[in-house]
Amino acid sequence: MKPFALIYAILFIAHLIDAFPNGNLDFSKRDNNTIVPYYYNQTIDHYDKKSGTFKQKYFVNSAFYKPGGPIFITTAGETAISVNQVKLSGISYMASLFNGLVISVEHRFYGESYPPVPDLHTKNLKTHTVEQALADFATFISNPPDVPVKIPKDSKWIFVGGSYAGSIATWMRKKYPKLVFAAWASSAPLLAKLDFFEYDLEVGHALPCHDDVAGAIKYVDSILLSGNKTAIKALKVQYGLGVLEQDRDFATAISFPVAIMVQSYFPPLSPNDIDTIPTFCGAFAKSPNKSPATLNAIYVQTFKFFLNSSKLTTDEAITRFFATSAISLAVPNDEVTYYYQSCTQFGWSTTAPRPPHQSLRPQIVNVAGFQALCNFLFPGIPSLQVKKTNHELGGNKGTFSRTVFTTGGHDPWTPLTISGSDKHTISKNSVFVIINGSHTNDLRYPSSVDSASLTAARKFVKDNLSEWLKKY
Ligand SMILES: *[C@@H]1O[C@H](CO)[C@@H](O)[C@H](O)[C@H]1NC(C)=O
Ligand SMILES: *[C@@H]1O[C@H](CO)[C@@H](O)[C@H](O)[C@H]1NC(C)=O
Ligand SMILES: *[C@@H]1O[C@H](CO)[C@@H](O)[C@H](O)[C@H]1NC(C)=O
Ligand SMILES: *[C@@H]1O[C@H](CO)[C@@H](O)[C@H](O)[C@H]1NC(C)=O
Ligand SMILES: *[C@@H]1O[C@H](CO)[C@@H](O)[C@H](O)[C@H]1NC(C)=O
Ligand SMILES: CC(=O)N[C@H]1CO[C@H](CO)[C@@H](O)[C@@H]1O
Repeated sequence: MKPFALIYAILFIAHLIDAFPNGNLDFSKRDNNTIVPYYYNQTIDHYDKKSGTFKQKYFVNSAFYKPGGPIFITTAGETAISVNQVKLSGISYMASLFNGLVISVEHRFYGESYPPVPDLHTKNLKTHTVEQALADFATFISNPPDVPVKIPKDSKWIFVGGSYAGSIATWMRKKYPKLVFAAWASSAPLLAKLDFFEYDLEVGHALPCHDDVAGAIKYVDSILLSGNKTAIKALKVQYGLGVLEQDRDFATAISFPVAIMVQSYFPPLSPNDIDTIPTFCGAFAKSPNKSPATLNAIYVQTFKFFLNSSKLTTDEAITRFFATSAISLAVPNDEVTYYYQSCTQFGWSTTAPRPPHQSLRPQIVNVAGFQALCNFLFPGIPSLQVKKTNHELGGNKGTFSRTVFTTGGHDPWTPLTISGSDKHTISKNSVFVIINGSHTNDLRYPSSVDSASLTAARKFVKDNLSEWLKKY
């Protein structure tokens, strides 16, 4: 997890998609085929065709496919692709309504799809750029593999993705409109931004007990900023994190569970599941004493519950999960390669908002910490180029065509995607819908606890894709 917790939250979401609910639709009756991985010979450097190839992993689900149907292509973005993306996700559900083929192609430098590099030192990461990744997908679409299915030349490709993969979907349609017929981008952060403090503000908006958490964090700040080493050490021990030497690692660690809880909130799927946000806030509501020390003590209890339920119960596990100094540059390491993209092209550093804003994370979770981490991991790294990224990819304004944007009303990433108020700036053929929910909810397989707004959003996506497929 390291200085910006949210990386983990994104990864966590990918896992959530894996942990799809069975819901009330019995998919097994329709789809018993086994999905096996395939590997595509991908160009290492699209600006140097003699650079050789690497193996890019992909999964295909042809259970719903009928010749003439569209090809739904997706990726997991900053993590490994999974069978459930093509089999039991909101994407495969959508494909089943269109006789579509579902393909998930791994993003370069994640999962098993690393170009051949000895380690992740800066000099070996030159081809780890979003432009190269987009070119990979474009190459895949223009030269599709013929296993396990032969894809007709005139097929319509719909690029789908959630979170960073949703940004990829948007950019694929924008950059390669001849190859990509339409895009469906869920919770896509389209704007590169170094100091993404708005994330924390959104977490506060979605959390009924934000005042109590902010109070606890104020208490933490009073100690972390005091410079009193004895008191700081005692505070870390109180949180069960005495092993963490760096104050920043500690501060990031204690900011993590609340953010991930809000970002990944979904109503409980069974009576055995905890309804996380109300349960968490309930712990504060029970206490009439709102002194900083008391709020901190309650926060400590919930944090320890998180540590225990995540099996982070030994110093070794805690170090591996939270200590910057423990990050390894050995291949593969998706955490490091995501940092590289953040450090060079996107930023997306989820910092503490400064006063007078309320903050749910300690003040030392800041841009200086992010930059220190970038320099620590990647000495000599080229500086972050958010202006260039936004200029090249278009940011979250401008015109988009044949793109369905979805986002969550309680999704902390929403400030970086396009918004309803920007509707006039998106072209006639693009549509936008806000779901009463959190991050990438529409990419989950439908379930019995889906809100009316989520169900309506799925229909919205389906109807608009269907209209475009008929019309163009
Ligand atoms: C798929 O497998 C399930 C149990 O594993 C079985 O009940 C179902 O009939 C199978 N469906 C098909 C179409 O073979
Ligand atoms: C991919 O490259 C390998 C050699 O690395 C070769 O054996 C294989 O035939 C190639 N596959 C395709 C589909 O071109
Ligand atoms: C530092 O904190 C410790 C433990 O809370 C306390 O006993 C001590 O008085 C503090 N030192 C100073 C200089 O404030
Ligand atoms: C820690 O988690 C285990 C299950 O992983 C549970 O049995 C145990 O009661 C938990 N301990 C505390 C103190 O919550
Ligand atoms: C949004 O969903 C929550 C349940 O997750 C519900 O309590 C709330 O009333 C809904 N809000 C709207 C505006 O529908
Ligand atoms: C056919 C269809 O359902 N179209 C929908 C696409 O999205 C717009 C919003 O921009 C809806 O109003 C349409 O109903």
